Amino acid sequence: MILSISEQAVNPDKNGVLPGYISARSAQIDTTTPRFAAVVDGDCRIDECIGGTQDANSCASDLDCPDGGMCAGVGLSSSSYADDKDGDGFVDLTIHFPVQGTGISFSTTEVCVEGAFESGVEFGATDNVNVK
Ligand SMILES: [Ca+2]
Repeated sequence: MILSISEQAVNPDKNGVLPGYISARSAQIDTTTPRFAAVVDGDCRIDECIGGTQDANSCASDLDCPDGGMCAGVGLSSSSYADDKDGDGFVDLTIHFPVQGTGISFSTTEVCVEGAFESGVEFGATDNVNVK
């Protein structure tokens, strides 16, 4: 599983979409499943609160996060699409996902994805992100 995020600089204070791609060499990706979040202290923070007074609670929405925390984790934007970028017979995803909602901050250096293959087997991957 390869996650490759664009090296273009991203500003977490502005609405924006981060492009990249996901490639799998031995299984078809279930294209409805990938979700993205910031990596904080080495942990992929999908469905966890970031900021506020209590980091790392599990959450379903920002309302579950105390004192201004946010519930990190976003799905693909509708501009994402599946294709076999490397021609190996397995679907790759050209991805776009909204920066806001991931929990990316000016101290973030890494982003993670979690999702599943069509077999139901789950995958995860990380890549560096250029925050400025
Ligand atoms: Ca492929």
